[in-house]
Formats: sequence, structure tokens, C-alpha cells
Amino acid sequence: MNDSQAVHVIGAPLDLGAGCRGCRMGPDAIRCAGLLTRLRQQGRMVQDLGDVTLTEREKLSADSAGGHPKAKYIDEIVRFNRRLHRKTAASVEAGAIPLILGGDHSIAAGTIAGAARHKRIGVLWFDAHGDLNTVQTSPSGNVHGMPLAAMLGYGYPALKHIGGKRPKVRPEHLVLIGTRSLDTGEQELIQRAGIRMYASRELHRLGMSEVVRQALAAAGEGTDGIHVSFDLDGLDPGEAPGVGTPVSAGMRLTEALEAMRVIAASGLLVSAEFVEVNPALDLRSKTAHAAVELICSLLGSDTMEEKSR
Ligand code: Z70
Ligand code: MN
Ligand code: MN
Ligand code: MN
Repeated sequence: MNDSQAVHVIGAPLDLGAGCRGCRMGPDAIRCAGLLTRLRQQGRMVQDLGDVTLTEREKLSADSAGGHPKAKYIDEIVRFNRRLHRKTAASVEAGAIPLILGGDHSIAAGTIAGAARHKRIGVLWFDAHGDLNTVQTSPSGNVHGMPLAAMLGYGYPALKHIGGKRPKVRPEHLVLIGTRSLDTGEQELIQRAGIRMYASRELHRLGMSEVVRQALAAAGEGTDGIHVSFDLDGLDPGEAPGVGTPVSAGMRLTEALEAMRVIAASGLLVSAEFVEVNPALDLRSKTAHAAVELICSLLGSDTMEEKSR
């Protein structure tokens, strides 16, 4: 990433992968919290490409839309993610930085496949959860608990094969940050694949900037750059109440902002997404505003910041 690269905002209003509805309104909530104005004030060229189309969910039921009883709405989720993958890939090819606004986290199956179409990608995954379930291990059948497994090459074929059959990320180029809620099958996959993880406890021991420096060294080694996937439930529920699955003892917003600044300074960023903002559960748009702050720390242009000082 450099200061002259434009940011392409892509809305991904999908909530069929989540356990409760509402984060389909996430993209507009983040826009309404002032995203475009703020990024432009920081000297970043921004273009809003609009939203990827979601088939009206009222026409769908979990069964009629899904191809699998343990992966609810999987057919529509795959269709949506194919469209999102094309949009994300086109943006990278145009030399821009795609900034995808979710939507539930199942959209990562489209965004990462898109970013990985012409680049070898490392992934920094900020989340209370691992999202490393497969149809076999998922306790809920909610697809937002599965996208990262799919990107590593595990799970539902149509989901993991979006944008081609090869895995989109290698386990040594993936780092989990802020993790504090994992299912048994996810823990097993982390062990088996040797995935690097900084749980909340370790974050506080090492400090966020050291954690992100180590994460970037691993994910950046032998790749063309980094995709940042930020689930707002990685933050503490006190600072991000508008999420479907709050988990206590999360990252502080100040810590997460520090993480974004270290990533920005590395120049390694290829693409980013901010997901799981649910305005129906939010308190005075606190979570949408947190997302805007994080995005500005990640994508604000340094040059202009210096000019305005
Ligand atoms: C659980 C599952 C999840 C987000 C919940 C929860 C997954 N591991 N992800 N909220 N963002 O159902 O697979
Ligand atoms: Mn997630
Ligand atoms: Mn989560
Ligand atoms: Mn490597």
C-alpha cells in the first residue's frame, strides 16, 4: 500500500451466514458514521463502488436456499461470494485497495479469494472467533463460522472453490489475533495445521505492536502482501456492543488502533474488510464509529497527515 493508491469501498450486505439478522445493514451504518468524508479528510482518494446484490432473503428459507442442513443458506452465500470475489479481484487489478464493509464474516470467502486471484496473500484475522469450522465440526450450521477453514482448503466444496480450487492462504501465512472463543474442531485444526494465534492473554503480555510486528513477519514472509480481516467482535463488547456474538475480555479499541497503524506503516496491505457490525444491536452507532476509526488508522494517508500538521 502507498499513499497514492485509491481505496475502493465495496459494500457486502450479507447476513445469511450469521445466527441473527441485521448485519446486512452494516455497510450503510459504517458509511453513515462518516467513512468517506473522514478518509478524504485524511488525504486518501476514495471511490464507493456500491453494494454487492443480495437476493431478497424474504424469498429464501434456510432449507430452500441451502444446499446443506449443516450450512444454512449456503447456496445463496456462495452465489453472493462469487460476485464479491470478482469485484474484489477487479479492484486489486486496477491498482486500488479494496475495502469491503460487511456483512457477516462469511464474506471473507469472497474477499480473500478475490485478493488471492493474482497475489499470494497473508492474512491477519482479528476476531474473538476462529471461523475455522467445517460442515462436519460446526455446532451451529452458521456459515460465518466457516470461511477461514474454506480459505485454507477445508470444508464445503462450493465455498472453498470460489475463484479456483487451490487453497487461497497457506497456514504459515495466517495469524489469528484476539481469539477467545474456539470450538473443539477449530482447536484441532489450529494444532494440526500449526496456525499462529495470539489470544487475548498473550496480547496483553507482549503488547499489540510487538504482536503485529511478529504477525506481519510471518504472514508477509514469501507473500505479495496482507489481507486484514477485522471482525468487530474482536473488540471488547463495551467498545463494540453492536455485534451478534459478543465475547467478554476483548481487545481495547486503543490497542486495535495501534495494530492498524503498525500494519499501515509496513506498506504490506493489499485489501481489508470490517465485518459483523449489526446496527440493530448497536448503541448510538458506537460500533460503526469504532469501525470508521479503525479504517482511518489503517488507510489514512500519511503524507497528508504531515501536511496538515
Ligand atoms: C461458532 C460457530 C461466530 C462470529 C460467531 C461462532 C462463530 N464458532 N463468528 N460470530 N462472528 O457457530 O461456528
Ligand atoms: Mn468472525
Ligand atoms: Mn467473531
Ligand atoms: Mn512464507
